[in-house]
Amino acid sequence: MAFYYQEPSRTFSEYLLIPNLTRTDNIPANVDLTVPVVKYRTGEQSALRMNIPIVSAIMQSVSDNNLAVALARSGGISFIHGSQSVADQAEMIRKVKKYKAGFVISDSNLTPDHTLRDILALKERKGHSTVAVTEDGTPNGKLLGIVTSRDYRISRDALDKPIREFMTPFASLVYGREGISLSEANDIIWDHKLNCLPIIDENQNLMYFVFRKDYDSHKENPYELLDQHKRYVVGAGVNTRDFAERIPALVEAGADVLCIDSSDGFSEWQRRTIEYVQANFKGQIGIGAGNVVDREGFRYLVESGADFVKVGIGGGSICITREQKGIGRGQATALIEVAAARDEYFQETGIYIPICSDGGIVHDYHITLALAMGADFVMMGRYFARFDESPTKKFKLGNNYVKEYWGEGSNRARNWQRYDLGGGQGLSFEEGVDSYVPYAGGLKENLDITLSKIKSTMCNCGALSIPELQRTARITLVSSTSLIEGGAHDVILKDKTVYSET
Ligand code: RVP
Repeated sequence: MAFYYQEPSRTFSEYLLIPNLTRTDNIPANVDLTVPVVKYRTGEQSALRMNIPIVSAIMQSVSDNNLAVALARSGGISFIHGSQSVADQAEMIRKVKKYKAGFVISDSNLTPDHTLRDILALKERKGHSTVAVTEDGTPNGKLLGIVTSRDYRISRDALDKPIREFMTPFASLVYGREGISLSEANDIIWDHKLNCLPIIDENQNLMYFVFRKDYDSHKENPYELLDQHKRYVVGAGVNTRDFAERIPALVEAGADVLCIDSSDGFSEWQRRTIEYVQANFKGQIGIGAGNVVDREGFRYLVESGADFVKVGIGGGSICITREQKGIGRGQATALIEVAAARDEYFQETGIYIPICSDGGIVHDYHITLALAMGADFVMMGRYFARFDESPTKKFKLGNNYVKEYWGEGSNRARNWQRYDLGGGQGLSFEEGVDSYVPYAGGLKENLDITLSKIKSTMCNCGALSIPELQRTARITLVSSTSLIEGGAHDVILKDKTVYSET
């Protein structure tokens, strides 16, 4: 006879936190949001920690090198998606590791033979007013000059005027040499009243630009997550098929942590992949595994050697696994059970396994609830897809801007490895959808608001750190009628009202 769970499985929206005593030292500035990413023994520190409890989803429409830099700057980790060739994924990792805060690889480049028309078209496309003029028009070609909007007058200059006739030539440029520090570059920028400083190597090849505004923004990121060589920390998604080829390339490129990306992680395929990493890269790089939704799945992955475990099946905003296959579990219930299994394992062995709640975060308070329920960090896709830094296109839909967001199990992503159960190489049916999400602006401004809500709730709960929140949180189920009470109710909302004054 089948086993029946007596309780229904539940989602985050069915729970609320009850405040504990707020002490006078419970102020947001005192809240510590750091968390462990990989397992550790009692008395030791995790080999990898984050400054905020948030990672971005292993998805084509979410985690590329651009988002990874933005998130590491704010204290979290992106897992660069693996539904691309090994070489392309390794190249994205390399770009993050090579990225130097404040040193930007030039995005707008032309040759001296291009024309003013080309400058204007490029400016329209990229939105930048500084164009590097290099011998071959590439970002790292020999630097011959720079064009900014001060170098031409659209009303006077002919559109076919060649760039060589109006650029500021190399001989008149102020530049820095490779190896210069950010504060030295900034001093030059201020001394010469520049907006940007090109940095060149010994052969006059352009390496980077340092922009005045970037230096300021660098100072505004107290949480930035750096490795011991002061490079941004980045993760990578891997699959249970080509791991022996992919993982060495990712490690070589500088990835700091790996995570197996699968919709159902309770499988022998995962054990093989974890064992491969433990046999070949132990002590060099950690690997997370998942996704699971119960104690058995958790124990299996941990006993296979997983460094952290990811929880959740079917809760993702773009995910239709539950509808298509009838498998999954309410995210809150799954997390509560796995967190209990983690605590039990810790009691038994003295080894703490961080857990990640993946998918289904709709409101910021869901993050705090997930942490209170025992998650060390959350993984989000939809949340990040809305930002400028995500890799997808921005559109105007009606009167609103939206960005594209599609699931890894959709026809568009065709990430068959994520759903593969050892059959043919292909998706026989979809487990995800292709969608739009409302465009929300830049990552930092949104994340700062989210983090301040988390800290504020933690203060209400009398907790100054995530372990303290997990130890002391009191959580209640809410009835469906009290859900209505939780939103604005029994009032006429002003911004929804169309009225005429008479
Ligand atoms: P969300 O943050 O709710 O958008 O969920 C993101 C998560 O959804 C991912 O981290 C992944 O676990 C899951 N996902 C990604 N693609 C699909 C799918 O196509 N079904 N699901």
